[in-house]
Amino acid sequence: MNQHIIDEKIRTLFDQGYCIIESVHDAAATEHQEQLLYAEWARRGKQLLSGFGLGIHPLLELVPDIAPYFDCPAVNIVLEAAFQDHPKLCHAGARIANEDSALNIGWHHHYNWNADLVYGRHKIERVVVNFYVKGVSPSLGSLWTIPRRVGEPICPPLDEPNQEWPGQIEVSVPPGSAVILDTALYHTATRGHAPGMRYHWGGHYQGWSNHRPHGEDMDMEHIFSNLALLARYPGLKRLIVSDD
Ligand SMILES: O=C(O)CCC(=O)C(=O)O
Ligand SMILES: [Fe+2]
Repeated sequence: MNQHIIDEKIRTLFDQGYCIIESVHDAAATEHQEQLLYAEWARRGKQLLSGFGLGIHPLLELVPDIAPYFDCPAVNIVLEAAFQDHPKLCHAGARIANEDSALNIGWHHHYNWNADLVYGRHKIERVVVNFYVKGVSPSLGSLWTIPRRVGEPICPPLDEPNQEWPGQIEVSVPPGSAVILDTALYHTATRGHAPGMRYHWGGHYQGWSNHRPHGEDMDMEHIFSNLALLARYPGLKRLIVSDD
């Protein structure tokens, strides 16, 4: 990814609260990701995917073979530019949904810290990255956002989390794409118009020099101690093990 594109992604992330990195994983990779997530659903008896669907946490313990896909240069280079620091992976999870899932999972954000301090800030301290295995679209189930600039207050336009919200933007991306969301961004996901499985997996990231704990932080010991895996995927290692 050239510097011009990185700059454009950062500008978009700061100006609207999210940006899209299209098609970072090819068909073979997304097929493998689907198999891995499907197998976890099957292991749990293919439970009905009602409500939120199936949340898989902690992902790296339950589905360790997905770990190498976090070694994603196109995403990690944008995160590095956004934080002006090496990104650290703090949380990993996945969600599987289908036609049985909620019409709207409910508007929420992942800021978790003192939201009053967001007003007037210049930096994004932490992001969520969602990798969409089959993409997102009205038929598969969309992602929705309320765009916001980096220093705007976190302010819900309505109190009802399961309603349509004024200003909502429908996000569609092709298979194997990543969406980087500021944790301060209100977002939700809706059920698709067509039957079928919808998969995403991903994580939370913050700069290594930002030691602020967050309610969704996870213990990465399981992956931290897998030295053979980290040696094989240096890009993954940089997300898990500090340079110091
Ligand atoms: O399914 C999506 O597109 C987003 C889900 C989400 O917001 C979450 O798991 O926190
Ligand atoms: Fe979310």
